[in-house]
Amino acid sequence: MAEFNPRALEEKWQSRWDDAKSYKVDIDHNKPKYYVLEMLPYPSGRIHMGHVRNYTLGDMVARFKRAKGFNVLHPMGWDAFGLPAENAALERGLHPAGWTYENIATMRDQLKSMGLSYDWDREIATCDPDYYKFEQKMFLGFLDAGLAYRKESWVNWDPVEHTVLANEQVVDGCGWRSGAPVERKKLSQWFLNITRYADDLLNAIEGLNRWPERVRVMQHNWIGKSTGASVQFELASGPDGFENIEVFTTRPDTLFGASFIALSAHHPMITQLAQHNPDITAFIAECDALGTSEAAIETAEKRGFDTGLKAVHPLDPSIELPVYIANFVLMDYGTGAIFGCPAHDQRDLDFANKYDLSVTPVVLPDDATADDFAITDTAYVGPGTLFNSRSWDGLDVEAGKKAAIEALEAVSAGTGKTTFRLRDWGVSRQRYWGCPIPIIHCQTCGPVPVPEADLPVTLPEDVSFDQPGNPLDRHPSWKHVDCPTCGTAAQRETDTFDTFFESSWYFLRYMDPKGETAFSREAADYWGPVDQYIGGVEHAVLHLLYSRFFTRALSEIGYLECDEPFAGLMTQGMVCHQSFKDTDGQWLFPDEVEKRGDNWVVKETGAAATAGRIEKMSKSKRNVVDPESILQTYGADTARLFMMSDSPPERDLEWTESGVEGAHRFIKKIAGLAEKAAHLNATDDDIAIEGLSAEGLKLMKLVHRSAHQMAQDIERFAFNRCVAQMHVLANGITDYKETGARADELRLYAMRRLAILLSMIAPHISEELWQATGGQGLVVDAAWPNINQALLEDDEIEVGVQVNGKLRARIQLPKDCPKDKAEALALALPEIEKHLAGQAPKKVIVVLNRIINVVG
Ligand code: ANZ
Ligand code: ZN
Repeated sequence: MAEFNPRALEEKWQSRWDDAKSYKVDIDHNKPKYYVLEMLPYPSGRIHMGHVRNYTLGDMVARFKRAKGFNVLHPMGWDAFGLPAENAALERGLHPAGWTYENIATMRDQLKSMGLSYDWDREIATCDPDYYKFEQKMFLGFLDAGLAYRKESWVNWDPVEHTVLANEQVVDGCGWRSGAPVERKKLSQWFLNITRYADDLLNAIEGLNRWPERVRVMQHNWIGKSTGASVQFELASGPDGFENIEVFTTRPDTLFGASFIALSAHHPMITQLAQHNPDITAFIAECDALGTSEAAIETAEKRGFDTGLKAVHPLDPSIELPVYIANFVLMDYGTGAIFGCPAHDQRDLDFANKYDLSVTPVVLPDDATADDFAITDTAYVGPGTLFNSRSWDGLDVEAGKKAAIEALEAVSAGTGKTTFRLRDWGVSRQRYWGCPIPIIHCQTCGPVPVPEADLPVTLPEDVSFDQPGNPLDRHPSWKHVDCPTCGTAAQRETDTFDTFFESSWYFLRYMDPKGETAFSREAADYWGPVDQYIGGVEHAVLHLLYSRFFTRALSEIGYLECDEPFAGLMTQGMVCHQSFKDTDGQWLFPDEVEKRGDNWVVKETGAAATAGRIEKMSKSKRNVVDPESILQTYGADTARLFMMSDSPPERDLEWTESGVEGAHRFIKKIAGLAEKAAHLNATDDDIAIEGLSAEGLKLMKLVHRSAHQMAQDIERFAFNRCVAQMHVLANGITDYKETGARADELRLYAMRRLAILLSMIAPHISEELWQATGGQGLVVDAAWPNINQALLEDDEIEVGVQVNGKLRARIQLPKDCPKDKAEALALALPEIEKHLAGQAPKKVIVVLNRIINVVG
């Protein structure tokens, strides 16, 4: 066999596909459409194994749907705005644009070398003004429709970097880069009104039946609908303007168990009290040090400050409750105030125990009695019967909630209420490398939208990163403009959009990437929604929710008519690898070590190395394998085949050298088949079943069954089973030993079909096989093989044989085998004879084609 050079072969086919524009696609109303999309990558520098897996998965779906006759849209582009580009500017003096576009060029070449079936004519980069100009216009449309607004809100402020930090960028109360303690600051920011659709976004989850259940649950929880009541507590003596406090509760049934009121440190009443009370000011500062992250607040020690004020119970004026400020009460949830019921809420109990407040249980578990039920360290949050609650005693929790709301309504002290955890989306970022927000601030007119004729507002190129903060803000001229309304000197908004803005609608731009509008209505109607979306589960909440919001908001302002952007979603697992350390505890790259005997050693020095856990590939642990080196050494087909072979796509996959080598051996085996085929007389004929030998018929059946099986497996993402089936089919072909012209025809026919099936996974070597066996045109254009149903019927069936209800053996029987014959064959099995121990069976029950039960 000639030396197998996958790189040369793959480049050859890639340029053929390019020349033939094999993956170019346009609207075609005569064909059903299918839109396959993988989450667009951030151009960080080079592709990693997660990309390889994600895009191979998508490619397999795209190729399959194309073969099945769909008009397939399968695009690729770049999520190109974001912080890493600014960091590169900061650390290496590169311009964010230069750095980004260079990375795009590198990664595009890498993706092209994988032989993915993208229509590259539709490529987009979100940092391109030709892309982001459309979102500036969308934003103005949102403003008109009241879907965007400006509001003061609390942010995490890094006092050293002069920037707002996302919650994830606050680590232990400090800025992730500066290490400086984070401050809370109030800033005017732009918001998108996602909460307008809270109910719809929640209810529509039900219809997303091709989404993974866990993502649906995460979306559900994120939206977080809570039903309960708002309750007014009158203050015995409050500061001016605060006669009462409104709380939100999901448990109005526990009202008679209330022992305190707690307010957020940012409750307006506390702000007022703080003006004359330095202790309160100090406590507020302590709360602020926690940052704005809910997770941090949740895990922090519960702390409170007694204001000395008393609140009156709405249903019994003789009960007075102390009013605290508490660090766990969030200002932007409910009303920023709660009543605490320690017996039935763990947080409240911890708080009550710490500050020595009363604990009165009001819900009795079904298995307890009022006399012996006590709460000490663990709150009871389960169901039960109300007690210690006057006229509500004896009601269950649900009935108690209803009774409480009625009682509150009767005295005008409360009412039923629903709240959502979902917040409006703050989109302002004090960053350079993002889409400028098209607003001009005028002293007289306030914030004025940039007139449409002046769009796009593009980023200035001459910026410097030598000082902290936002370079747009310090730029000498960029922000100075005249007010579009009154003409006086005004200033541009120097904030840019959150980069989730770009990824919330990119799938729409792909539909019509060169158009003069964001996308044409025709394109959106034809291509939408995305039929199959594939990406990492880390985007289960924000990106997917924002995109679901965008399709609704854009529909509302007339861009399209579609609620749900992604009809089907698949979230792939991670690519993992074993990690290694040297004797000094330093991480080692996998290619720095090898196994000698039972031990791992450092290749170069022979020093001992220790193998650690198999975990997600990450640069910090060095347990990464660079796709580039795999592509160079083994070729794309091997990498792709391995990616699909081991685990179902939604599970994690362990990258192993031996696995890659196994995949490579298979690719070489196909190359061998192609070489053999080249010596045969290739034809492109179908094969008649009539007159085939038993051997021939067996191969023929295998071919048909493989195509049938694989189609089913692709539809349900069992890609690993597809790979297994390819092995079975290839073995079937090499095991077929008949000779002669007709046998060769059958052999070629089987190989051509193998080529079509395998081209879903390993298109390059399949193209080679296809050409060698006389396939017409390119295999990547070939239709999915037609399947002869008659050939799918099994003529042998495996049947279990039980003795007294226990499975003891399996037997191959001809299909519909007569009962007496089946019985005789079963009783003759050695295992069955053994279990009967010479006794004649009392009875034998034969269930046709299913099971044989011997009663002894
Ligand atoms: C009294 C009560 C008694 C509560 C009880 C719970 C159990 P979800 O389900 O997440 O909506 N809460 C309300 N607003 C809050 C805020 N701004 N910050 C922190 N906690 C707040 O939770 C609703 C419950 O969380 C509410 O019901 C309230 O405590 C608290 F046995 O009211 B509950
Ligand atoms: Zn003005």
